[in-house]
Amino acid sequence: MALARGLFSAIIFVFASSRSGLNRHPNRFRWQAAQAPNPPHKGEHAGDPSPQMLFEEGHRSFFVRENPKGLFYIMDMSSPTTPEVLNGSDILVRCLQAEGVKYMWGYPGGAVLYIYDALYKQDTIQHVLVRHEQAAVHAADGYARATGDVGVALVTSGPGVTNAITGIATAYMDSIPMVIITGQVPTPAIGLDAFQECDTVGITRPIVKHNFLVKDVADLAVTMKKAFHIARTGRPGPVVVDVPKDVSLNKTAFSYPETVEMRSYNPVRKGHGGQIRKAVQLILGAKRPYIYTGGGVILANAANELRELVNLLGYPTTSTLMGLGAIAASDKTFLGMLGMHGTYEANMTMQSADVVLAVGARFDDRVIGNPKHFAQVERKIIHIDIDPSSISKRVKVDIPIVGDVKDVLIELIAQIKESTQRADPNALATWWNQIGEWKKRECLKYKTSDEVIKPQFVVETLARLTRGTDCYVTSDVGQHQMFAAQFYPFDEPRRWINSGGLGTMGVGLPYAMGIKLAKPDADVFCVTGEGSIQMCIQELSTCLQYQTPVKVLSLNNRYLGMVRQWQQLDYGSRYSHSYMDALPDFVKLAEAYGHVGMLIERPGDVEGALREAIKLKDRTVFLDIRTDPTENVWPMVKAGQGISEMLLGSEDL
Ligand SMILES: Cc1cc2nc3c(=O)[nH]c(=O)nc-3n(C[C@H](O)[C@H](O)[C@H](O)COP(=O)(O)OP(=O)(O)OC[C@H]3O[C@@H](n4cnc5c(N)ncnc54)[C@H](O)[C@@H]3O)c2cc1C
Ligand SMILES: Cc1ncc(C[n+]2csc(CCOP(=O)(O)OP(=O)(O)O)c2C)c(N)n1
Ligand SMILES: [Mg+2]
Repeated sequence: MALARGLFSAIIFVFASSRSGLNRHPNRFRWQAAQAPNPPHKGEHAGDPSPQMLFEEGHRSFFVRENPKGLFYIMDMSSPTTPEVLNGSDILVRCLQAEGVKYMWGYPGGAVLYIYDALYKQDTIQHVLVRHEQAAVHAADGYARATGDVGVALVTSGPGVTNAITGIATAYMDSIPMVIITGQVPTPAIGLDAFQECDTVGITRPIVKHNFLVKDVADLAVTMKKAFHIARTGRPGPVVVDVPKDVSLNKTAFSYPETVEMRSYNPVRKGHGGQIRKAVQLILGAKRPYIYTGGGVILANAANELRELVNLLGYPTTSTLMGLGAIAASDKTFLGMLGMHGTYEANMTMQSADVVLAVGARFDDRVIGNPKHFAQVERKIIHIDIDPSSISKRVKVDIPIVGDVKDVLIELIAQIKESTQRADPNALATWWNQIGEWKKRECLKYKTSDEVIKPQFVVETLARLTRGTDCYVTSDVGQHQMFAAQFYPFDEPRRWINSGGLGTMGVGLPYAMGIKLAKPDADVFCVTGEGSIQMCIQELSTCLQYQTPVKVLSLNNRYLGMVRQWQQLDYGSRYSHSYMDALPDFVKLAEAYGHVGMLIERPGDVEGALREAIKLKDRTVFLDIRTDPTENVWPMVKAGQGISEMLLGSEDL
């Protein structure tokens, strides 16, 4: 007791000097370094399981804790608003509430039971119990892609984490803001091969923007603040917060910081004025300009700024798979998606342009094809990207502009408006004429049929029936994904939700389910294949429990179609293990899960079935659509080829 009082006097001394400042500070309840003459005993409050003590004197109370280096910290908890003493799980929930989290997806287990207990006691955050942790992360990721908010998932230690890995890597590759809370074995058990222990921080390190292992409950709130800040700022990405079970139980005074500062993390938003000036000169001096846009425009919520720039310049535009919708597909400047399955005109324009303005697009290998072929043409490249590591990674960039797309475009537009320089109208007219010639190839034309359902026809019909409505389209990975990207004209950002970077089969249904929760009035369609859908089909159960009715359009070609296409083109038509035999009866399966199943085998039935499915607003409908098993995705740039070396159809084989 005497020791404790001695410590208290020391604390008061340190504290008194900063007290008035603290009182005015919005983050009044903060840990302050303090000096203690003697290590304290556990005081009167030794019942508290955390290595911290609460000292009270009169109306004043202080929390004291010691870090492993023997340094002491104090927190004043005195009136007027004494912070609550909460356990780690309640703190976690408070942090999520403070971040405005409305939904989270997860799956319980021993290491997170205190957290689940805390969730039970509140009703502002809706937790969705998925059927597999991979789907929890995908659903939260889909939610993030559609809303722009941070997606949140919660999984237990060990197998919970390893099941979540595919979801985390998927989000990482497409720069999606997420916070994934993972349970961990109690801190004393870490490293002892404890039950359901895995090195979460080690396993996830290469697939996260950042990760944390919280060893002390006193660090939990600030860690959560950092996690959300890191996930949503700069180049967004998933952040893992690993919470050992004892940390979720231990108590501390809760205060959520309003701001957070990290010396080593300060993403640049504003582009360099001088670089933007140089870019303006190049853009306005171009004879064959091209605006190449990507996922960064969507992530930056900069579609309006991009559209303003395009209106101002009237230059041809294209988009990557990840940027579709930022420029309206119906915009007259839009040449379609570019890349491996891009349009003829989009790729030819890329290869022939003299100035390329890359906006939030990272020159992926699926976009530029063989880099040597790409480099054969002299062109100047301006690249706007928030992540300096994206710049000159695959192609040499002439004018890098590091910054947020929105901020940079605002400045770029302003400088273009101020400039006395004008684009050369004659050169532009010649350029548009050339592009018009390329368009005449009508590269997306396909052979229609009255006998067999063409996958392109299904997507076109969906597009026709949903034109102008509030709807979202997710996809899985394969031919159906490319057909959806090519044949569904996305006119708005965040309406096309798919996995581009990792190309993860199985995302489509959880994505749809995540979006439907956030957008209950919208229609959500999942365009999938019979291979992909089986990778997360168990989520049909989640859709029923949480009443998130989605429409699954399974383009069932009985093949792992994209694999079959490559085997046809590059492996002498040896279809090694790409044929799907013994498929389930998807109609019965859908019904078994409590949904509506439809089998569609003839082209004439496609529209009627889709109309009926859309009418069943409150039901999940699974449409098993038997499509042409031999159909291929054209155009195609084969691996190792240049982007202008496209195959436009089977006649080119
Ligand atoms: C089967 C299959 C086929 C595919 N075929 C094609 C194809 O034909 N064509 C195609 O385009 N893709 C295709 N892809 C997708 C491809 O793999 C890549 O995912 C995609 O090309 C990358 O798109 P992106 O360049 O827009 O980059 P993203 O992955 O969307 O990256 C965004 C970029 O913007 C930056 N950024 C993020 N936020 C901001 C901000 N606020 N301000 C500034 N910059 C920001 C990031 O740093 C990053 O460099 C295919 C995928 C699959 C699975
Ligand atoms: C998890 C995962 N495993 C393997 C692959 C490789 N892969 C890409 S497309 C594809 C076939 C997809 O088949 P299906 O879902 O039926 O779509 P289809 O191509 O027939 O339209 C495969 C196996 C992948 N992208 N993801
Ligand atoms: Mg298939």
